[in-house]
Amino acid sequence: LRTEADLRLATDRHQLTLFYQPIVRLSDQSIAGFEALIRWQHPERGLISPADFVPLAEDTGLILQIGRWAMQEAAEQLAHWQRTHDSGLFMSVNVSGRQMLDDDMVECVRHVLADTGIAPDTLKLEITESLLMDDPGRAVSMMQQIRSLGVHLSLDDFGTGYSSLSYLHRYPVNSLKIDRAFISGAGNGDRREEIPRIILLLAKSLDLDVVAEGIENPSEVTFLRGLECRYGQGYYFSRPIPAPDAERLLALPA
Ligand code: G
Ligand code: G
Ligand code: MN
Ligand code: NA
Repeated sequence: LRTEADLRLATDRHQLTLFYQPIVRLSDQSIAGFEALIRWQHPERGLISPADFVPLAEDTGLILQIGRWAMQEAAEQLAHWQRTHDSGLFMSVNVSGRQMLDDDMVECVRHVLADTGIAPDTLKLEITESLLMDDPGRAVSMMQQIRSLGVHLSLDDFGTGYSSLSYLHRYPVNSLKIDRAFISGAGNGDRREEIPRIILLLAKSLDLDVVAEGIENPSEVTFLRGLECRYGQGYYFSRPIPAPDAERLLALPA
């Protein structure tokens, strides 16, 4: 199982699905948007995590087809929730390096925007620092083309990649997601808190928005609010959940 043929069948048989994890405003814990996270709903094996098939999808090139589907599906869902719940809601979609550097990427984003009618700045593409390593020139060019459509770019897992902080000002990104490794345990008063503190200072001086990932307890929330971190995401607020469950969260009174 989990060969290229399996994955092809999975896409043909519509076994791939998106879960949604809320991204909240830390000021009042209201839902500002969602991150779409792909899952393989296997008929016998149940839910398969992207960690177990995205690498294969990348190696085989199937990620291009899967990634296009995920972006379209997430944008359609967003358009629906903007109409029914909150017109300012945003959607973050993970984009792999291979997909970001593909010739058809910009056209694909343009098509998704035209097809769904969502405001471009309510779509955020999450990219990782490793993408920027392979072919930095092309990566920056692709990022600029996507930004020129009005779509936002977010640097995922920030702080864990190889790219040095000194290059950050050259990347046309709108926001940073602080990796959960730096959030875990923050608020206990030990030295590791200095990392999110410095990332938030840096983001402020570069005028970038920040999402803290992997928030699991209230002391992390208090700590991050104290640093004026705008957004948070993590099991403390909600796990990634199927669309109907996300819709129930959206319908709860503020
Ligand atoms: O949801 P989970 O934490 O198991 O996700 C594991 C990894 O899979 C994360 O690194 C996430 O960025 C990645 N991932 C989730 N959905 C997608 C997707 O649609 N496309 C790509 N390229 N990666 C995804
Ligand atoms: O690489 P990326 O940041 O896109 O991966 C997101 C992954 O983190 C998803 O697989 C998601 O399930 C997971 N995740 C989200 N919130 C938490 C959390 O609070 N704790 C932990 N351990 N994982 C989380
Ligand atoms: Mn992500
Ligand atoms: Na992330």
